[in-house]
Amino acid sequence: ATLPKACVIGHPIGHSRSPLIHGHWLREHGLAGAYEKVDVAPDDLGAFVTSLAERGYVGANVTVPHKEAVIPHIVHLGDTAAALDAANTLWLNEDGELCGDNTDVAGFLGNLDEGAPGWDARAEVALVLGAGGAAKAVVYALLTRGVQRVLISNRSFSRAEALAERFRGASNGRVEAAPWQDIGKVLPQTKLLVNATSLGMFGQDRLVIDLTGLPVNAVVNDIVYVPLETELLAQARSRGILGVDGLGMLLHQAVPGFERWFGVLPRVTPKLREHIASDVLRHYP
Ligand code: SKM
Repeated sequence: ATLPKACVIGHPIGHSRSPLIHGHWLREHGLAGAYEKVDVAPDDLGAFVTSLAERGYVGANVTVPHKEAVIPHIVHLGDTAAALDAANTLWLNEDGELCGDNTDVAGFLGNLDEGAPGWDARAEVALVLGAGGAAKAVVYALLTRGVQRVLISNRSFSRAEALAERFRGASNGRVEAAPWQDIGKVLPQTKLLVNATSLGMFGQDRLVIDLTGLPVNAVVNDIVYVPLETELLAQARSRGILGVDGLGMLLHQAVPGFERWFGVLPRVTPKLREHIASDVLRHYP
């Protein structure tokens, strides 16, 4: 039998830690398999994903900027990917047809459940910063889990409104956009604050937010994981507020793909977390 082989595709792709995650699980389970990263330019996306088998792949993860563009190439689309118009996990069915779904939602929730058990019982109001692809998955995840009100704040207010609008009908008006300059005003009612922007990531602009007013029993989640402790999480910690970093979202979103491709349900263990965290620390000065 040929070696089952999967990959992650993106553009650029050098930063991806997916090979480390899947490589860890392959070794842990003593499986003969491989996981590679492949830089696929936007113009080559269709040709690449429609020839996975010919290229020797049983499936793939899809990252920025291809998650939306890959949708038209998928023959069997999962419900979550359909709801988000974005897929990050591809596999082939018995007939060799391309299947895809979105596991970022499960990754986000798996990370929060692990880092802040019971968060959903207290998260009546969640404030999500950002209006891009990550924010879309986060807002959808929060609505699915029954959060009563989801406020979306973004430096470009029109993008926050567009994202709120997207989920308004399906959520019975539970989603609203809040102007960026009003963040301070909405913090006192916020029980879960999620940074779904890339602000605060190494090499990006800082995320400057004063958490005064955020209740001490709130939870702060940053989906950024380089650095592991962002300024936002450090500020939460200094105020005695529980913070959850973004690395766990990356680890948890990888689980369904590995299970499909290699036939074993892998676990997100402290050892895996340490392994990936030490790589992040090595590359972050
Ligand atoms: O959704 C994930 C994707 O599956 C893999 C990834 C990566 O390798 O950096 C990041 C996220 O977009």
